[in-house]
Amino acid sequence: MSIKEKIISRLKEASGEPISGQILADELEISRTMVWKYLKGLEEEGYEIVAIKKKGYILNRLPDTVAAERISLHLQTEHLGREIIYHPVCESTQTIAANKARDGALHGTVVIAEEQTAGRGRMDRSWESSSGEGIWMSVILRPKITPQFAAQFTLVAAVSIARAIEEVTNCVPNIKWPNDLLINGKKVTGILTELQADMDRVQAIIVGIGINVNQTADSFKGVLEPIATSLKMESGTAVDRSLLVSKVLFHLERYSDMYIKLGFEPIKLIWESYNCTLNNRIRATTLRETVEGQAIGMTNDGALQLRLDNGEIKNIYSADIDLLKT
Ligand code: BTX
Repeated sequence: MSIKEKIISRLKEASGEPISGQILADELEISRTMVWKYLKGLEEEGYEIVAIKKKGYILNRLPDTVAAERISLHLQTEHLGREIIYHPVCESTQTIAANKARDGALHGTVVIAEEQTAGRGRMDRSWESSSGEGIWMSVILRPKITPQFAAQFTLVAAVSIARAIEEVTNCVPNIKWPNDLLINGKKVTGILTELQADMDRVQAIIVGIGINVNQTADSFKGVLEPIATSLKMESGTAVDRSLLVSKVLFHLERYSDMYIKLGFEPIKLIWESYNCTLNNRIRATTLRETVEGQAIGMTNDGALQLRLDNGEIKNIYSADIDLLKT
């Protein structure tokens, strides 16, 4: 923990009881002038700190950011998020994370931004990432697996995010295979999983996560209006983004470990409990073709099983899915 993180954590733990500058200075082994400088810095970042005469300092309000020190306050992981690279604005956390991974960034490194100016989805589609309203982050994972086991990480991430959202809000999202989380039929989360690998070994999996958190309907004017929603719009309450980030990382660590140790079976069971794809008629658009049929199951390697109208069973490994009304 940095000195800044320690000061925030100490003031937060005091739950409204004033802590004197001298106590902070003694505990952190720095001068009182340094304590004062840190407190001024925190105020400039949006922390509301009140000085009570002859008693000390109280932390009144935390700023609404996803800066490293805010996430660390809640973090319960061993590896994920122990290294956080924070940008107030960047083009795409995914691109930064991919470069960091190539440069040797550690397993669990997180790149996160308040705003992305060129957020991207699959196949170079764009991802709307407005400032201070969502979670736009990329997590570098370095599992010891061969490349054929990497694609399932999209499903592992989907399950982890669904659990975290359920824990922090009163909403239960549905997972639309493979990479969308929906609430009331509208998209609240997108996942972009990218791979760096040799023929026989995964070097890194970059899990890009976009969650619409505190947007209002005004944020989704235009083409996104009929398809996108946010947690605040669905639950009626603003959500602490840093808390949600820490929960996502917690579950992502837990379910990734589970997948590596026990295989896909237990993840598949949890996935099925959130799914809104199976038992529906769907249209799947792959790179090569568009097919329609009934989604009847998921294979043990995460492929979607489709029964076509001629009775043929087809396994789909990657596609855009439209849920069709029957
Ligand atoms: P996708 O290709 O499945 O979805 C992209 C489509 O989703 C767009 O074409 C648009 O229709 C719709 N869309 C765009 N923005 C939003 C939004 N904010 N909410 C709901 N729908 C939207 C999904 O790809 C993967 C998205 C990953 C985003 C993360 S954010 C952190 C990381 N950095 C980065 O550049 N991408 C990832």
